Amino acid sequence: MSFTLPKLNFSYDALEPHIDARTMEIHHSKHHQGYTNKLNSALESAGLAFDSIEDLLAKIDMKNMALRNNAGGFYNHKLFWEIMTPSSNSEMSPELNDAIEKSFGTFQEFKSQFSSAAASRFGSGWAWLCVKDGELEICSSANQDNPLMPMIGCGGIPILGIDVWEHAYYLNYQNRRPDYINAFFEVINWGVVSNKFDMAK
Ligand code: MN3
Repeated sequence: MSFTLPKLNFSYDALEPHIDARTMEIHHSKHHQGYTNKLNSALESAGLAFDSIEDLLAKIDMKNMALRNNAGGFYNHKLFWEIMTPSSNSEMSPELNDAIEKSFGTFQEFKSQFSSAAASRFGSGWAWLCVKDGELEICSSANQDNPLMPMIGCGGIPILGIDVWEHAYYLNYQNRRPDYINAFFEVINWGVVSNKFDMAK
């Protein structure tokens, strides 16, 4: 099977003023579409087929850079669109709230550690909140790598991720990555993150 670009659950301008419409449109219709197309080409070149992107990532040959970059790009952006929402009444489940307090003490401390992982990732990459052996863990990865890939030093099942490639924020925030990270916290879909936590723990 080949992979197709996932649709957004909201319009390109729905996350304004936190994430601007132009950035969303280019990010989804150009960047994510590009990763999707190149993922399908890389699979075809390698003579490979998978039932799901998760299965592909678990079995990926990390030396196949075309596959690694584009399978990562496909999965990472798919998750990214799912965990954002324009709705201000997205609520975290009591279970996820408890797990965050157990692992980090307070929500503010979690936010601080997650933001720091996102801000300090040098160059392009992602920061993640993962479930590993039932526990929450924050980590970051370079380029389009992600925690489902083997041996990247950042493991577990991702339930929240932030794209810190410049294409994710430069039009609106230029070099102010910390401002973009703060804005991202205004559009997190905690209901979806809570469901992902439920399934992963
Ligand atoms: Mn991106």
